[in-house]
Order: sequence, then structure tokens, then C-alpha cells
Amino acid sequence: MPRFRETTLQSTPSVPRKERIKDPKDIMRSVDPAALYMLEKAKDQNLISSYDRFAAQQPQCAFGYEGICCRICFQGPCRIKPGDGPGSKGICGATAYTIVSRNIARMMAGGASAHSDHGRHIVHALLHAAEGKLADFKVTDVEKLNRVAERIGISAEGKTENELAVEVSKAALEDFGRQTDEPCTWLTTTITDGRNKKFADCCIAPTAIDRSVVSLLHQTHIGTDADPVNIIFGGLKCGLADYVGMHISTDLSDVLFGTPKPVVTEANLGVLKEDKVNVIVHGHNPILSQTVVNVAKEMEAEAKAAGATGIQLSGICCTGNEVLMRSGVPIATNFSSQELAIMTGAVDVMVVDVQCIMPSVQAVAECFHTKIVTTMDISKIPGAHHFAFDEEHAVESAKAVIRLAIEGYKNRQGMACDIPQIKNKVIAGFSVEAIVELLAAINPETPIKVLTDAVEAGELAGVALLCGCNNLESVHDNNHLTIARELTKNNVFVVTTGCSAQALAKAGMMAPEAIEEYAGEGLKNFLKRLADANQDKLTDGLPLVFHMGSCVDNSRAHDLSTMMAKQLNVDTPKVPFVASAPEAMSEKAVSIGAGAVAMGYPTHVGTMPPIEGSPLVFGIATQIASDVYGGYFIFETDPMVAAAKLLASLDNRTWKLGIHKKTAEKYETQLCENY
Ligand code: BF8
Ligand code: SF4
Repeated sequence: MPRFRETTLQSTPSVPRKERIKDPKDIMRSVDPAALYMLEKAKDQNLISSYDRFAAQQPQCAFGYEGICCRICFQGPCRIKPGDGPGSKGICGATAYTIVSRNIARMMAGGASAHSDHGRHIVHALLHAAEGKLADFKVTDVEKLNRVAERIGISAEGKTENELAVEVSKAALEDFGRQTDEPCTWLTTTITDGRNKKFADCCIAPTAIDRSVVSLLHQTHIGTDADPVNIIFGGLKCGLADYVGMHISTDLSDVLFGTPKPVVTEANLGVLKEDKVNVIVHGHNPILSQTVVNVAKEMEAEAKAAGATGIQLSGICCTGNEVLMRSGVPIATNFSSQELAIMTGAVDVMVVDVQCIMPSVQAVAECFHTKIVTTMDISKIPGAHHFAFDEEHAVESAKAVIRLAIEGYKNRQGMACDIPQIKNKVIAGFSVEAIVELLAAINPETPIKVLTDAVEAGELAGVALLCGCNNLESVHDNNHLTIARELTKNNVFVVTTGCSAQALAKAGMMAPEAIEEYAGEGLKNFLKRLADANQDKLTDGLPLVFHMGSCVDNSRAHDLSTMMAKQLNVDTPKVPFVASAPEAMSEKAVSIGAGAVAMGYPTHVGTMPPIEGSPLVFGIATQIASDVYGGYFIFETDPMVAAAKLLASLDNRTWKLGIHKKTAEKYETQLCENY
């Protein structure tokens, strides 16, 4: 393969905009056989889903699609037209580059808000539990609490676990609201020295999450910042604030509910059971979903008394990932197909918290016996039941939800259920701690060296994080599966989170059999070595791709790359590590992507964010970012081309790392800091 300067690997997406949506009239936009089964049924029964609405929205407004529609003040909307006449600027004179950068930066602020507000909820729960105010929650993972405390410089000596948890929680709250100029603790203590220096030099280290969001909204108000580089750098700061929020969420969720270890379960709509009470947890926050899981175990008898054979829990979106990782709860489906789960007629209650819950679930539920239960003050749906969930009455609320589901089961008797009998085995639960433990069976002294050695020796082509959403602009799940197959065939060690992980789980890529089917020789050998060394711990072997959790658990993947960087004695932009959001959709995906680029990863996005309206902003994201941070965006909607670009990025990094190492050895110098 010819060696390219990394950023010449990509410039513009290989598929022109007009060709991206091939047949908008065809609603069968999925490669998931269970989703396709349900879509057929929906067509027969005239049930409307997001797939129909996607088709109905075509063609979408080109101004909005490319990011050159401004609605920041209500003189607008202003749309940028070609040429250099008065219509080529907004009423205030904002050019395309100002409008595009402001719009995308505001998405980053939205994403960081969502992740970090979820994080704040977890911090409050831990704080109040440790203060003895919550009967239903306690510190579950004391070792993790100690590790986090030590990392952020809080001594555990002479303190009870609750005292320590109070201190750690208060330190986390400081990262939300600090008014002085020290950077966030959860940033500085989790990244390389090189990244700390880079973020300080570029003034993008957030001092507090809330402040970063507020500053960015201020920066992008009409008549404040017009400079696209400055706006995008403000966005990157918010992307790092998002990283801090994610990391706090992961750390303290682990402290409260336990750090994931390998679990065996299943995924896809076939996990629903006609003869059981079916409860789906949907959303993001583990405080609610984990309580439902814990309570369901105690309520089996009540379900049986109602004639069911038990309670079947399953998950959608990231709260599904949270309870999958810690309790082995099966996955029902992912974002795009959430309504299709209800169309089986088997769901007694879908209980939701925050984020990525389509408002339409209520409309679909009204065609069946299903009850939608909202639980959070900031997330209600007209027509749905609302059980205000507060931590003080967590178990009570969870019991009420399950009782409603048991009632639902009774009402369902005599009604038709149509569950596609499609599901796959899943081995998940790979926190960084779990991965390190597996590696330690080969090298107990320096576990991470097992991974970096395999990369340096060429057995593995590198590490890739597949993450993010579904977006019907691409065929549901197709980009995730195509890219994962191409990467694993070419010996990339794939870790995954979010709806991407759920796509791969549903398709059987988290079953051990997938290794034989898809992995290249190097990856096969690496996974075999790992499985052999851990036979005593693994009842069912290892999967092809490693599920690291929900979207906030992208922090786990960041930790893995930072560990690799430290072991290789380089900064993160030199690590053969790439990220891909093959079907990105949400504002959170934009802020996660911004953080990933700042950390130095080649970051692929497989569905176009609204950025093509300004070649300058496009260039900042794909080229200038690389010059400054070492990371950059790859916008590519063809999944085969995207996989080739990701592989070329990894190849380039491994090759460069080898050359730099050889040179440093030859001249007995340090590895150079540049990338
Ligand atoms: O936080 S991957 S569609 S569920 S936003 Fe939403 Fe996207 Fe799914 Fe999880 Ni993440
Ligand atoms: Fe138009 Fe400027 Fe207002 Fe945007 S901020 S809507 S470009 S006048």
C-alpha cells in the first residue's frame, strides 16, 4: 500500500451528495433480518415508523443538510446562496463559514450537555448514597472507588468507603462548576502528559463542564464570534468537557453498580418472550434501569402468579448497554428500530429515561396494549404514563413499573404476538479492567504490552473503536456491519459501544463463532492466545468484537488508547488507534467526535453532519485539526471506502511509529513529540 501523509487519505466523501440516498421511497432500509420482518408486518398493517417518516422527509432541505441555514436569531432563517451578492451572506453579514461553524459548535454544546447532565445525576446519586440519604443505593465497587480516588489525588487512608465516596463525588461536582481556571480533574488525570500540554497550549482544556457549554453558546450568539477556527476550537473545548462528563459517568456508575466483567447473553427481537412479562428499558441512565433489573428478580413470583412464566427484561439504546454490561440483560434492538420492538405486540411496558427515545413510541404503543412509562422530569411524552423517578423511592418506583407490566401481561392474553425468532449469542462486559485482566493472564507485569506488542509486530493492524448511532441516511446497521467485517478481516482489534455495539451484537459478531467466520489470521491468533490463557475464567470463549458499553463508556476506549500511548511512550496521536461512528446521528455523536479528534484519533463519520456548506470548515475538521492535534475527521458515507481509509490510517500510524522508534534507537534519542 502506498504511504500517504495521513490527511491525504481523505478529502471529500467518495459518494456525491445527490447519490447518497438511493431510494428514499423504499422503507426497507435495514440489514437486520428482525427489523426487516417487522417492517414487512408494519407495511401490511399500515403501521408508521421512522423508516416511513424518513422516506416522507425526502428530499430534505439542502441548506440545512449542508449547515448553511442559520436560525440563531429570528431575523432568519438566513440561507447562504451561491455567488457574491447580498444573498451570499446572512442578514447580519455572517458568511457560510461562520454559520456552519456556529451550527456545528452548538451541536457539540448540546451533546456535551446531554452526556454531562447524565453524569451529574450519577454523581448526585453516589454523593447522596454515601451520605446515607438513599436506602436503595450504595458503593458497590470499593476497588474502583479507591482507584478513582488515587488517580485524582485523594488519599483513602483512614477514611470509610462512604467518606471517600463523598470526597470523590464532590471533586466530580467541582469539574461541573469550577469558577477558577484550573482544568478539569477528570481531564488532566486521565490523559497523557503530551495531551495535557497540547490542550493547555491551545487553550482548549475545559475548566468546568457547565462553563464550557455556556461559553460556547455565548461564543456562537449573533454578533459574537465570526472566526471559524476560533469557533471550532471552542467546540473542541466543549468536546473535551463532554469527555470529562462521560468519564465521570463511567467511573461513578462503576462505583455504584459494579465494573463490568465478561457476561453471556443474547441480542435481537427474538429475546422477547410471549409467555413472559416483557419489560424494555430504554434511554441512557443506569440509575433507573439497574434498579428495575434488581427489583425484577424479586418480583418473579408476582409475575408467575399472574400466569406468566417470569419477567423478561431487555434493553434498547445505551441504558440497555448499561444493564447488559453489568447484569447480562439481553438487547432487544437499537435506535432506529425501537418502534419495531413495540410492533411485536409482546412488550408490556417500555420504561424510558432520557435521550434517543423517539416521541413516536407512544403513538405506536397506542396501537397495542403496550404502556410507555416516562420517568424523568425533563423527558416526558404526551399520552405516556409518567412515574416520577427519584432516588429516594427508587425501588418503589421500579416495583410500580413492573406491576404495570404484569397488568399489561394479563391484558395481553388473547391478543396476537408476532415476535421474529431471530437472536444471536453475545459475549460482552469488556470494561478496560476486564480487558487488562485478560491480557494479564499472558503478561501479569505489563498486561497492555500484550496488545501493543501485537500491534508493533504486525499481528494486529491496530485498534478501532466502532461507536455511535443509527441514522436512516444509511441503511440501518449496514455501515456498522460492513466496517466491522472489513476491519476484523484485516486484523484490527475492534472495541465497540452504543448503538454500534448493538448492531454488531444483533448480527452475531459478539459470538465466538464469528472469529472463525470473519477474523484475519493475525486477529484470530491474538484472540486464540487470549482465550487459551483465560480458559479458567471464560465459560463461553471470546467474541470477535469487544463490547465496552454505552456511549458514555467511550471513556473506556479512551482509557485503552491512553494506556497504549503510555506503554509505547508516545502521545495518543501516534497510537495506531482509530474511531468510527458509521451511522452517527445525535448531537452527542458530534461532541464525542470533537473530543476524539482533540485526543488525536483519525475519526470517521459515516453519515454527513451539516458541514459541507463551508469548504473552509470542512478543511478545518479534516486537515487543520490534524496539523494542530494529530486527530482529524474522515467523512465517508461508503462503508467499504471508509474501512479502506481507516485501515490506511492505521497502517500509516504503525509504519510511522516503527520508523520513529528505529530512528530513536539508532541515535539514542527520545521519540519525537510530533506526529
Ligand atoms: O448515547 S449511539 S442513538 S443510544 S446517541 Fe443514541 Fe446514538 Fe444510540 Fe446512546 Ni449514543
Ligand atoms: Fe441571519 Fe445572522 Fe440572524 Fe443567523 S444570526 S439568522 S445569519 S441575521
